Amino acid sequence: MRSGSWTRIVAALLLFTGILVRPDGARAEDGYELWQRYRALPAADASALAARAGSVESDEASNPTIAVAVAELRRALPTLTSGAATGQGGAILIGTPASPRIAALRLPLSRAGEEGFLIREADVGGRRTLVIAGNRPVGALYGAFHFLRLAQQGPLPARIDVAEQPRVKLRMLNHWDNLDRTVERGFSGQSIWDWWKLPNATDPRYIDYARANASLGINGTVLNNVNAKPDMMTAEWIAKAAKVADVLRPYGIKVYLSARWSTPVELKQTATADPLDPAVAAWWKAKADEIYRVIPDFGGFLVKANSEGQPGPQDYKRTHADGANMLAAAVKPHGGIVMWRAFVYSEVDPEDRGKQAYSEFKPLDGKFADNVVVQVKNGAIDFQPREPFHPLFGAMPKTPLMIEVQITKEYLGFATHLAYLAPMWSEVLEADTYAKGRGSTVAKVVDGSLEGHELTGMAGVANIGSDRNWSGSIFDQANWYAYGRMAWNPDLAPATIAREWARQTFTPDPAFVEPATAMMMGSRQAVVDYMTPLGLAHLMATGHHYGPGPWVSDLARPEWNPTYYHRADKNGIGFDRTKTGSNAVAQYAPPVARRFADRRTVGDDFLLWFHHVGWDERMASGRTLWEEMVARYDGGVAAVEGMNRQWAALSSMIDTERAEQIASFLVIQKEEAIWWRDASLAYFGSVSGRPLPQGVRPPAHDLDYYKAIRHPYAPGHH
Ligand code: GCW
Repeated sequence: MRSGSWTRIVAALLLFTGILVRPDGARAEDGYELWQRYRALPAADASALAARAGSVESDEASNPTIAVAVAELRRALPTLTSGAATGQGGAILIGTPASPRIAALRLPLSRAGEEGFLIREADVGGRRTLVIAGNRPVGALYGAFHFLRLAQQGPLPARIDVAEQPRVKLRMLNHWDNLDRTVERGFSGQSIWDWWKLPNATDPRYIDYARANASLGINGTVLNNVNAKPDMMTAEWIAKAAKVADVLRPYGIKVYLSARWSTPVELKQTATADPLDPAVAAWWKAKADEIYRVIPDFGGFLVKANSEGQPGPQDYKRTHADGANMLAAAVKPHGGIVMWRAFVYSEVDPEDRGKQAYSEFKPLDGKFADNVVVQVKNGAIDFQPREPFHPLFGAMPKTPLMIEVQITKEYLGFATHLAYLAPMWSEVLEADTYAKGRGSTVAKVVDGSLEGHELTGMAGVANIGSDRNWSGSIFDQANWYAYGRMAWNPDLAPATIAREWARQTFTPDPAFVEPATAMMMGSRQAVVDYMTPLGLAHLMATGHHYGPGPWVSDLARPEWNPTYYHRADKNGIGFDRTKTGSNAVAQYAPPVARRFADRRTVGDDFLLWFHHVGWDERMASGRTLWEEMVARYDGGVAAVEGMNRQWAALSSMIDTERAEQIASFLVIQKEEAIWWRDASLAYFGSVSGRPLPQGVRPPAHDLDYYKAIRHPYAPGHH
């Protein structure tokens, strides 16, 4: 047994017998409270907070959004300040200019915009008061959560003067939740939407879901899977969605629905789903009217069309724009929008899958209605551990593009692998498209500033489920958190977000927070190295995407096979996307295309994404490609071993319950990292014919052993 386990067992015994009081007050924790634990602050911080924010006042408590903001502050402050030595001195005043006391302050609320807030201290009726104000109630709510974020992290700054507003308008979660409560690519239990009991019964969890999301500024949620069922559009199911919308409304969260293109035909109410057929347009218009009657602030539709077998306008020889615009017209009178996904690749098109979305969508630039936003995945293939930014970013200047990222880790080890995703998202957001010269980052496309678009958005495929800890693991909560924070401000640094999450989720103690942050920051690169190093992609096993399957080559469609992506043979490996290959590089602006096309400038991270490279060619490190690949796989495993050691050293600083779960998941991750490394090296070694370098540990088993592994019951697969 490792010494870390002994330490924890001894600590648990001491805790049980009351000998040791943990810093958190010895309360067992199961992760349900997420980053909203509101535990007692150290006495000095508690006293200081109580002196400035001991009580909460508002002149607008009849407003439901202000009411939940007040309730949240009143829930948090007493426990945060429970260890305070001094009395409850100062007051918080929260609200909007509708409050006479706030209006009288003449705050510079233009800095808060439509959804933002100001937090500052002011003299209210002769009393020093901490004012949290927004132009609208939702801004005040976000201000309350921001204040609690600060208060939970340690001593408040001596002077508080904060003004923030979101950079992105639609800050969305996409649930891939099915009506039978299974979740596509969900690794944290069932759907949190208990459809069967709705609309008559709701679950208190919906409120906690809303609190957690509102604390990040998330303002929209698509309740059902993009692989949608027609039933969602029936009165019975709309009533269920309406009930969820009622619960989420005070928290500033709008409900949206995924629409299946062929719904009216499948419900036998139209003869066709041709978007240019007036009967089809009339059906959707009536359907939108029906939805808005029960969900007056309904957000609109999300559509996956003509992709992976889903129906769409192309079935009628119409374009994506024809389809999107027809639906957009239906919701337009109500202020709704359509999010039309660009994740398309055809079942018959032999073109490089990585090129197809651009080929289909780029010619449609300027053809979409003004309440349509095209939703583009971060990369051109599919949520791989690392992909270059999608070439559509910067290529459709006349069309608002929102970015879609995947919070649930379909391709990064499900819920058990620790992989903090903010560095991956920020790598893409910071990437320069050169669409309008240097500095045309993806973030500027997404926040609309590059082309002056008003309709802007980010979508995150949720990792939320019915598990007590919501996300399947404690560290996966950080991905939900980071997504929300980055949707509010795409420029926030991943390490900053990791620190603030760790302080609230565990403890503000820097002795814990700093090493935990370092561990998180390195974790995604570890996954890249033990799964798909050097720009490789899509090497996962078939269907469920759990574990390695780089040898798979017998699936019906070429682009379903890992061999399609790595193209390894005895001479080399990698997908040539330069002029001599698929020329996907040409979809990028010339400076980017040149950098990716040149072996000397592409860099190791995307080398095999864009180039087919000989096994014996020299890398920047001086190693041959084969040696480098071996070193990367070994490095990935070593990094996970390092995380296990690091966690053993840190875990005694937090509660046993969460510490134990994290430790056990890290053991799973280590075993699976070794599995990935061994299986991949066994396979690529057999293809390349190259021996392992001296001193390198051979795979534990032969290739046939790894090929024979089956996992028919892996979660999240449909
Ligand atoms: O990542 C892939 C998944 C599918 C998913 C699809 C999509 C919802 O394997 O499960 O379907 O992408 O994004 O539409």
